[in-house]
Amino acid sequence: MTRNKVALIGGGNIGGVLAEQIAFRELGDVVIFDVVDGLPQGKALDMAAGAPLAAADAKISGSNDYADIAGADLVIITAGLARKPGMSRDDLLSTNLKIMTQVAEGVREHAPDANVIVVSNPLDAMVYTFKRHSGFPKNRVVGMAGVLDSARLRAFVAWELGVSVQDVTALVLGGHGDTMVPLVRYCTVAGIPIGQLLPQSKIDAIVKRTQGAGGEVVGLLKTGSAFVSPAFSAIEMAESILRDKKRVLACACMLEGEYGVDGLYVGVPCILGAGGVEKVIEVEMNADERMLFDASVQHVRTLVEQIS
Ligand code: TXD
Repeated sequence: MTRNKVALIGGGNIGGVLAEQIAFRELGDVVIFDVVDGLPQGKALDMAAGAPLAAADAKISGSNDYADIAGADLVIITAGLARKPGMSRDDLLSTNLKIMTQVAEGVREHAPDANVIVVSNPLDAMVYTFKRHSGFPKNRVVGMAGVLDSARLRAFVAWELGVSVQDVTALVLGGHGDTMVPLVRYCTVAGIPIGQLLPQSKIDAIVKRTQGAGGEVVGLLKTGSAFVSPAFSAIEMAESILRDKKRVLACACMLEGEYGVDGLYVGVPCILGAGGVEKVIEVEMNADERMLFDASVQHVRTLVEQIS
């Protein structure tokens, strides 16, 4: 049985954690691609030399040549600039748009049959850009955002209640920005709705912290943005695709009529398997939730209109 081949486009902070986790969990052989000479090769050599300590036999290599991603089963894209303090994700748009267009051409040429997870920000515009320039079918192009935002909500709820993070489930939908929609009614601790466990004031504070969690890390780090939790979020999606696990995860999916949205990538629950986005799940929303969701969709639409 041959191992999957995973190509990482972008070998920076997130790309480095992705390479390590994918290789050391033996999810696949890893090729790190980056435009900086020596960066992917150096990171790959460091991790490969450490593999005996992780008892992992996956191959890890680095390259500045797209030809080396040939035949990848899965491509994870983190290429692009990260935020600095005071920057919004949308501020990255023009620079990362050019990068994502280049990346789409390279992936289309060398890994035309791959499933693709886009991570780069502004996420909703970047995954849309990759889809448009690659021409890949919508099921094979998905954006990572909701898994991260949901993980943050889960962590904040667990800390407040003093319970295991394992028992908290959450769904954060919509765009990956300040307008994201944590669906509190669907957040539970072992199936118990958090509305039965926390006062509304606490829930409101947790929702607000979730929406600002990315910026909170940027403000503390000052030189970049969160990278471990985003990497682990992409790994959750990658594993479901590579092992055909049919996980139900909040991901940026191309909507064509679902949720009343047509032609945009928006964070919604979906089933992720070997076929990529195998099904978009439409959850019931009340009037308030629907209003927030529609506002978030409008923000995504405005962003995408800027690039169209
Ligand atoms: O939830 C989410 N989706 C977000 C995504 C969570 C956190 C970070 N988010 C975004 O991911 C962030 O705003 C950035 O747009 C990407 C990557 O973040 P990372 O922290 O990994 O940024 P780095 O460390 O700067 O790495 C980016 C790498 C760097 O090594 C560059 O040399 C490389 O991208 N790069 C390129 N690679 C390939 N091709 C091109 N053209 C290119 N340009 C830069």
